[in-house]
Amino acid sequence: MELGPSELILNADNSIYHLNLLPGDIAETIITVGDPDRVTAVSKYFDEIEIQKGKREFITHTGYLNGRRLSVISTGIGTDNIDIVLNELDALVNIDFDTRTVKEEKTQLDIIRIGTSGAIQESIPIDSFVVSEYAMGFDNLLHFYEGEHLQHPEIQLAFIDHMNWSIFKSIPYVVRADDYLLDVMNSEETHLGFTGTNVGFYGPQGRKLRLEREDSQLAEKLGTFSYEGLQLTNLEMETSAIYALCGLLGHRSVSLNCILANRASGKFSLHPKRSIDELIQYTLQKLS
Ligand code: R1P
Repeated sequence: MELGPSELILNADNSIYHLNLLPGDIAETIITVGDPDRVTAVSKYFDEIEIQKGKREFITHTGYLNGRRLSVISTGIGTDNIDIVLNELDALVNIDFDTRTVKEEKTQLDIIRIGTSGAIQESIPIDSFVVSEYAMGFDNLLHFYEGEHLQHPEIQLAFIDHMNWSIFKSIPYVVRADDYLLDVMNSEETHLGFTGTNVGFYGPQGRKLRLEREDSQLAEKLGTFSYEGLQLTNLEMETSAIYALCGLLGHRSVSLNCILANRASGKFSLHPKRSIDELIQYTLQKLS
């Protein structure tokens, strides 16, 4: 089936609409970061940078590290941006832009997130690294796609019960990292995590500045949730959508987060830049 111009949107130079990239501009191993400034913080370690392109918050550098072709792309904040980034990255490798048709033979991408996050367990210290084995999505992105939305129904039901979850919030979904990439990234230097992804930074993560929260105990209750020993470890805003869409599209993904805040102890990192740089170096070393 041919994809019309309102569905597969290409720019005048035949690049994909938001990412501004041509097929061939991306490697099959792609690091995603939230902050556009973090792209250079990653690509400065490449031996050679081949491509530098961008549009809006989506900055891409593609190059080589120890002979391996790598891309790093900024997603900006949130699962809505992840929807754009992952669908367009997939289109770049799995849709023929000339015929506007889905290719018979699919290319599998490896997607590795290097992000920042707040821990909700006191035992996970500031400046440490969490590799998410599971993610729980409080965003409703997955519910707009066909597929298995109840991948871990027993965890979902236990969570809804524990939290006394309001029916006005979407039903959380639970997704898992790719086993191979999890094995590559997890080590004695990381904490294996169960990451909660939410649609905001303040109320949705239980922070109060001026507005009252629907549930003033949200962060504490998230921290005390446990299903057969599996506890939520940290909160951020992208991982669930990355795992969910990669699962549906047939790509492999894993998410690493540098813990900058600890919500249980109330502390924030004294040297966030240095800690993020350490996670970047750790990830690149595991990839090479
Ligand atoms: C909020 O400050 C942002 O930081 C975290 C959250 O997921 C959210 O995107 O990740 P990044 O540092 O990767 O953007």
